[in-house]
Amino acid sequence: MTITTSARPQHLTRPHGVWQGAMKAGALALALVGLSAQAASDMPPMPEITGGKVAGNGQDYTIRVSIGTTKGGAQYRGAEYFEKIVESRSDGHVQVQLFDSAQLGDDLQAVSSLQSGTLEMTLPSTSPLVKMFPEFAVFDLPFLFPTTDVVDQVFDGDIGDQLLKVASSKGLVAIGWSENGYRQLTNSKHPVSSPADLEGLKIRTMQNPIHLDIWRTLGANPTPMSFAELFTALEQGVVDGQENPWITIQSSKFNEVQPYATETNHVYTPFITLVSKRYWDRLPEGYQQLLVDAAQDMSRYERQVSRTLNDQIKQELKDDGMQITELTPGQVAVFQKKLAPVYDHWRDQIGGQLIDDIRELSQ
Ligand code: TK8
Repeated sequence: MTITTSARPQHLTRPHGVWQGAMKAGALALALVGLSAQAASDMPPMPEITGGKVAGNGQDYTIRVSIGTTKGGAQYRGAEYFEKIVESRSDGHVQVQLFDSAQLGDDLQAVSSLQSGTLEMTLPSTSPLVKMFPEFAVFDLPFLFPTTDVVDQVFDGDIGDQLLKVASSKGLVAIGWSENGYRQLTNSKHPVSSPADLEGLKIRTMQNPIHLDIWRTLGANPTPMSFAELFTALEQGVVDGQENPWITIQSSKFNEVQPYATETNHVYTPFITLVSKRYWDRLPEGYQQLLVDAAQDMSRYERQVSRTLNDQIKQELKDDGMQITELTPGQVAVFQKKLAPVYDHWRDQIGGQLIDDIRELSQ
C-alpha cells in the first residue's frame, strides 16, 4: 500500500535558492529532457521474492513503517522491498504502509512511539539510541569500519546478532540491520581538507555524545540536532555544515545549500530495524517469523542498493556543481591521528572487547 500525504517536510517543496539556481541551471535543463531522473533508474532491481506463503490466524494486520530519509534514498527502496515481501507472503493479510521523511517523527520520536505502541516499525540510525543502548556507540567511533566487508561480517555474524538482542528490550524487538553508510562532511563556507579548516565551523551532529566529541576534537563547533530539523538549519545558516552519506546528502537536497563537501568516510552508520514489542506480541508466530525473514532480505538488498549508488551519486553531486574534496591517504591520516583520543574517552564505556573484536575482523 502506498500512502500519499500532503504533510511533506517544507524543504522538499521549497523553491531553489539563489546559489543553486546558478549552479543547477545545467542540471535543470537535463532534468527537463528526463536525463537526470536521478538514481532511481539505476537502482539494482528488487530480487524475486523467495519463500512461500505464510499462514496466519485469519486476521488482518497493518504495519506502519516510519523512516527519516526521503523517498529518493536507498532506505526507502529497501522498505519498499520489505513491503512487497510481507504483503505477498502473507497473501495480503499483513499490509505495510511506508512513511518517509520523518512524517511520523524523527528517529527518537519514532522509537518512543514504538515503545508506547502507537507505531509499529521504524529504521533509525543507531547513533541517537546510544543512551538506551550504550553498546551501539561502537558505530560512532571514527574509522572503526575500514571496509563494507568488515561491516557485513559484523551485521551477518555474532556481533550483529548480539547487538540485536541488546536492542530487543525496552519495548522494542530488533530484527535486522541495513545501511545508512559512510559519512561525508558538507559545509557552506569553504573547502575542508584538514582539521585546521574546521576551526569555528558550526557542524550539526546527530544526537550522540561521541559525534560531539569527534567534532570538538577536530576543532569545529558542533551542535546536536534531529535530522528532521537539519535542512532548515542549513538553509538558514543556523549551522554551517553537517555530515551524512552521499545518498542522504543528495536525497535530502543538502547540496542545494552546501556548496562544499569532503570525502571523509569518518564514521559508518547502520540503520536498525525495530518493531514495537506491543505490536509484536499480538502477531501470530508465523507473521513474526515473516517479518524477521523480510527484514533479512531487505537488509541484503538495501546494502546492495546503497553501495551501488554511493559512487554514482558522488559523481552526480559533482556534476550538479558541488565542490568535493577527496582526501589523500596522508590527509586522512591527519584526521585519524587527531581523533585517536576519542577512543580513550569512550573505550571503557562502550566495552573494549567489542572494539577489539571488530578490529580483529579487519586483520
Ligand atoms: C534519518 C537519520 C539520518 C542520520 C542523521 O532518520 O540523523 O544524520 O544519518 O539518516 O537517521
